[in-house]
Amino acid sequence: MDRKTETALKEHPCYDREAHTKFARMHVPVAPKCNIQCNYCNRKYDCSNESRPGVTSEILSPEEAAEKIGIVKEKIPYLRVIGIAGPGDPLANEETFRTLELVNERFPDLTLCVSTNGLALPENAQRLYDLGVRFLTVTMNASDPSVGASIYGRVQWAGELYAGTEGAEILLRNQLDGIKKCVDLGMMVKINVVMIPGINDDHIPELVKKVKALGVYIVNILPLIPVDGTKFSDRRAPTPEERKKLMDRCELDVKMMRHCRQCRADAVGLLGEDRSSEFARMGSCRAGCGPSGDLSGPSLVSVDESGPVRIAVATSDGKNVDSGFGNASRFDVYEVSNNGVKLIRTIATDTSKQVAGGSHKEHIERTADLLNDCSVIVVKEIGPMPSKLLEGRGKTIRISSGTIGKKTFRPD
Ligand code: CLF
Ligand code: SF4
Repeated sequence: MDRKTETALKEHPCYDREAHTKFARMHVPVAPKCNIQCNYCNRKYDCSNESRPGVTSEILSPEEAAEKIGIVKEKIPYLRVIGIAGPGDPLANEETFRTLELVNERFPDLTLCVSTNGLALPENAQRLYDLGVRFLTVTMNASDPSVGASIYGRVQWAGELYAGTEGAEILLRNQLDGIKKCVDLGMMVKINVVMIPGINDDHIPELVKKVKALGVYIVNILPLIPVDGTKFSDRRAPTPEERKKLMDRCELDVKMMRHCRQCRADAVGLLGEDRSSEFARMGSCRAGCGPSGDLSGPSLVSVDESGPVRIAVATSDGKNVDSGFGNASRFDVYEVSNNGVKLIRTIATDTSKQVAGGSHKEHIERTADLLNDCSVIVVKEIGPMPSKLLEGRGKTIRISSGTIGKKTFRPD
């Protein structure tokens, strides 16, 4: 590892746990297209490779991305890493390379980081290296094509579409080949694995051993977030205990990342402090998505001149208010304005710290940080400590349950 990469490693919030409270990363959403279909991904949402499935507020051109980096850098002097993580697959979009070129030219002091599904990695490894990329993530959910066949719907390779084991085989071959090339070039490679109970959970230790042998630096096991409109919408997420047990087991073989925030494709700031809305051109959400039920149309809440209201809803499935504040694995954030209700992002909480005592308080504080741009929090239940904390931050807490619909967003 050269001296520059060594310093960058110490200041990379995802690769170094200590760094994540001191240094910020910024994702530039320049890559909307994808070359595969994961069964947990809905195209209306960000790529789950590297970002939890919430919509990105905007797609930027490479020039716009460079301009935005300049603005963010002024305001966040502890910004160190520029990541390209979707909302599709970065290597399926030529804009990724142009963006890397521009960032390299204009901000040579910033570290470049790319996250990919790995399909197009073999032919792009050298190109990424030459453009200055030293940190690369590959999302790899299977090291056996028969497992991969249950996870990937289709793979688009060399102008053809492949499905089932055949598609999974091509993807796996390219992932392994690409990882090896990147490691040999001297890049710090991270593997993200989405843990899908009943599909790949038993298989993950074997996968970890395989990538360790290739020389990867760190592995990050993310929980599946079941998303509406996908093949896996009815599957369950792993429990925090199941995930912790798996991470403990895999840690015997390789360094584990345990502080991932499954951030969005346009995330900005420290990992625990998403400031994307501060820098987004709001109102250009391309997804136009929302929960089931009729939520479009005129005003559902009183919205004053200060503009739209953001409401966070504790939900495990995106359809019902069914979680307490402290144990929610997910919050859906809606923007409510006179034009209607729009789902703008989904936040996965770090449920690995939901235990009693100090860690629980820490978990509550971190969850509250994630919702800092929301003025109303809708939950099924909430304890006195989180209530006090949220009220102290000026939030309105609304207790509700059942289907997410008009009543969820109406003022009391
Ligand atoms: Fe972004 Fe990913 Fe680079 Fe980090 S995120 S491209 S390695 S700069 Fe980090 Fe976010 Fe987890 Fe990714 S917390 S989702 S691991
Ligand atoms: Fe979705 Fe990312 Fe998978 Fe592509 S690689 S299908 S964008 S999760």
